Amino acid sequence: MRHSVLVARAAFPDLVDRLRAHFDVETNDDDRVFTPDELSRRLQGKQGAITTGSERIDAAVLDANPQLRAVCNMAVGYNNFDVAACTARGVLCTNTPDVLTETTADFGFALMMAAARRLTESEHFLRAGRWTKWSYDLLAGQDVHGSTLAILGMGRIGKAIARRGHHGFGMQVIYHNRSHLPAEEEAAVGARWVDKTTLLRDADHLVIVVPYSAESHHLIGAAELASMKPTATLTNIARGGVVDDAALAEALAARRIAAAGLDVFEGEPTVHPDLLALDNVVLTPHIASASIATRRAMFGLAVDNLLAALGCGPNAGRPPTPINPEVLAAAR
Ligand code: 8YV
Repeated sequence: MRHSVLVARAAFPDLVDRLRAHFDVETNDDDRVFTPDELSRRLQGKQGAITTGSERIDAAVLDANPQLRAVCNMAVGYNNFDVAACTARGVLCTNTPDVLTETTADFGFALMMAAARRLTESEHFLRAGRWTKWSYDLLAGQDVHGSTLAILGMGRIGKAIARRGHHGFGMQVIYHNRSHLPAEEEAAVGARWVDKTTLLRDADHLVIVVPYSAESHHLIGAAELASMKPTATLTNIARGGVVDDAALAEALAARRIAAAGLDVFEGEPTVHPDLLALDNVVLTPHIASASIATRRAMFGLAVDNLLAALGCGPNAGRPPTPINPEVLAAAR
């Protein structure tokens, strides 16, 4: 039987054609973000889907679509999936790790540097015609080289950021994570595990890369921000909700920390209005993985996963990056 699949958001047409060779494919060329009801309707009769972080796959969607076999996220994060609900119904979930690690780490580093060195604030100042003379402290910020890089979460992207800081910028790297890295991995990126209190206290530049979950909700709030140095910066490339954005806006306004760089927001694409009003925060629209090559690699991996999950292509039955592989084992 020829399967039907949904590509929930607009994507690279030549890579979508790889799906068309095997499946009936419904696309969303207008690139609208579906409401949950519309997503459920679009999934009717589909065995598989490629989703992004904007499409929530939960029990309601699954129960309305008992024919669904696989949901393949074009993202490494998968907090838009209720994985337990999928597993209970035998629906395979996949994500796109590895292919975006270096690109995302590049961007995290850029955002940290932009916040520390007041990059966007400086550009706004210049464009507004306010640059009339040199001054000794004109837009002076915080140094990055030689400072303490504090990483919250130490997965693939955390390690790639640590490597940049240690080898490229001579930074002392400390990290906090549920698990410790093996000693040789710590040595390779010059990183030392510390508890969360020490991490916040000693950070010159805090970079947040923990996945979002109920446990990581508001991991950084008013109390945590108050424990940081007034010269510190905070960069969030993980997920909105890990940081309490209202508390962060307050801390930035009161200069309890020096600056922040944010690529992700609570309730995005809406951004907390208090953040929008501040000079000392660099704001970007969730683009840390957005190089053309990496976005192609992410979509290509999602395609590989979907083909394999539905029994097609060279990896038939063996999707490269499953989140709940127990579904595959149970199907064998
Ligand atoms: C995605 C991301 O672009 O991979 C992730 O987890 O946050 C981004 O790279 C975004 O989630 C859209 O799927």
